[in-house]
Amino acid sequence: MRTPFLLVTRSCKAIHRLQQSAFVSPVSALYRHQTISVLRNSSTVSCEDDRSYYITTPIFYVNASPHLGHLYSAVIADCLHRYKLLQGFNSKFATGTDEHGLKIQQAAEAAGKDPLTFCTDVSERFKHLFNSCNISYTDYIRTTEQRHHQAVKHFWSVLWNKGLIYKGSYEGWYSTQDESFLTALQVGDAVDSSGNEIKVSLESGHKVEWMKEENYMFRLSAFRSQLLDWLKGNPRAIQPELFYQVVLKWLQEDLPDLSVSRQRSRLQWGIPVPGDAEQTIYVWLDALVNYLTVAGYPDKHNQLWNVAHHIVGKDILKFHAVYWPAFLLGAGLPLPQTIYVHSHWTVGGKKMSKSLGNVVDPLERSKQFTTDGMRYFLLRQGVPDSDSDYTDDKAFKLLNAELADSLGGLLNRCTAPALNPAQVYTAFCPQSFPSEQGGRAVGEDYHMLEAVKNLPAVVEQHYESMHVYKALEAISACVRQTNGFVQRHAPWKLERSDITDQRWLDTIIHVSLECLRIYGTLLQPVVPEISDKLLSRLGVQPDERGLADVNFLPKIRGMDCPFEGRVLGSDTGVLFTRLENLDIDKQNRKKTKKAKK
Ligand code: ME8
Repeated sequence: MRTPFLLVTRSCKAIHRLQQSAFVSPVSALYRHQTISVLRNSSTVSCEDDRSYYITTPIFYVNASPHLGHLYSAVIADCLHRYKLLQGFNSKFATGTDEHGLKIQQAAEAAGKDPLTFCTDVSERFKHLFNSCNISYTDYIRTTEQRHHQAVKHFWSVLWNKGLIYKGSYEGWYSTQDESFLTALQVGDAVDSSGNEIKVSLESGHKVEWMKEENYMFRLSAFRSQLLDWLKGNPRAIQPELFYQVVLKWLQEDLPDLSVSRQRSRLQWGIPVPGDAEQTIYVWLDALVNYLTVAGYPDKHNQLWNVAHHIVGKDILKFHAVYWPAFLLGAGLPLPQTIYVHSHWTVGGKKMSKSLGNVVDPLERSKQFTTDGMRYFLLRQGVPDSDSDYTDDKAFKLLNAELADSLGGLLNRCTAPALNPAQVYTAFCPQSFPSEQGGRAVGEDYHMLEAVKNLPAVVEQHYESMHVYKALEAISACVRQTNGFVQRHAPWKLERSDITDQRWLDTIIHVSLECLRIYGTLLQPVVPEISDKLLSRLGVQPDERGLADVNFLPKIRGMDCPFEGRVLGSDTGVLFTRLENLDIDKQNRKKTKKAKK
């Protein structure tokens, strides 16, 4: 049942008032966020006039070139962004690079370059990868930009003025690789490659060092119960559920105050603390504010900031699900709507690392598999809840089976001049395929129609929850069913001189083209080039590709089909060229061996 319009309007106004209100303490910020959530939930989930959406990826460190995992986060975000656009949202999508901190300072030194030149070089490599892979970001943020410096300084001053930052000292473990402070319980013993005993982070395996420093502390401990309340009141705030539970568990443990600056003498490459040139702002506080910078903070930022959704890898969950919400509560800003967390890609069951020589270069692979092939593979095989292992062979087999043979084969059959000499969207004959059985269609055909009719809702539900692999699994199953339908009725065997056979043949093709139209429409967020090629071949115009336009097989319900009788679009070649078995894994292993020598 829909909520009456009046109630929706009132709730929207109330949300808007709350969103605009200035507030003074973390408690009132939390109250505001909870009230907004309650109002949102009571008003058909979102306001009917609120069609804005804002999605972000992590901003990536520029200490090394991009790898497969970075592209994966960007492809997920791009998919959600494109999906929201198809739904008619005004969606903004931000990605970019994280350029400050000790790790970058050291990497620039090692490369013998000044830090900004070094950052610009690597940032351009990320940008080039994303542009090559059709990542349709609307903003690319670099933390070395002036607009970001202003936002961070303002954010710091707000926390300072509220008494949430104080001068103290930190003594404990620090991992430069993770740019993270660790407690004794998070640290373990290990031996480095030269046989020296070292201390490492139990979570990341990266080396940690003891540090003792005067710096500024954030009153993180004051926010523990508010964070718990937020999560308990918003069980969908962190998805999938597995990671929500992880964060709840963290919040049940001790939550010490957080060091939010480093001594300038140690860290020069960063934003100075306002009013204290001897200290540099902690790189994670600096980096997290990027999401606000893009939204326009500290100026007009509400429109985007109220509808923010973050995509993050599981490695940076604590920063996004504990520190960031605490900072935001402190600054009196709304919390993100959703933090979507994904697991990692491994290679040969191991973490990708330079020293193991198993880093997968996404640019090289997208040349081998095509951009859409790479996107499809990552989203079809990547599972948010658990790690996925990468092999070239897996990609090769999956793409040939699902894109070349199954989807491409179906399009070929329906558009081949031998079966469709007039090159039109053929007519549907209700006597051959009545809405209830009795024509030439059989039970399995009706099951297929039912599955395709339900497909848009199934796919949308999986896109919404970032389970893109499930959406693709469902589409792929339907494509197989449609191929089965064509195979079952073997239209190439029909007698065309017989008018009833000809009508049945046209109907088989009409139904298959309708199925293809649904698949092409739903696949747009994942494989934009292939979908465009497919829909163009079917003669579906750009303004007929929205999710509201799907309306599958209206003829079976006695309604007009706007596509029936249209001339098909021109043939621009196969949808996805089968990949030759290049024995890619073997070749790449050889390359790695050579490189090592
Ligand atoms: O942490 N599999 O940057 P980062 C899947 N600058 N995704 C992976 C991955 C893998 N093997 N490896 C990395 C930082 N990622 C900070 C973020 S945000 C305010 C600051 C992806 O370059 C995943 O999204 O180390 C992970 O969270 C992110 O890259 C870490 O990138």
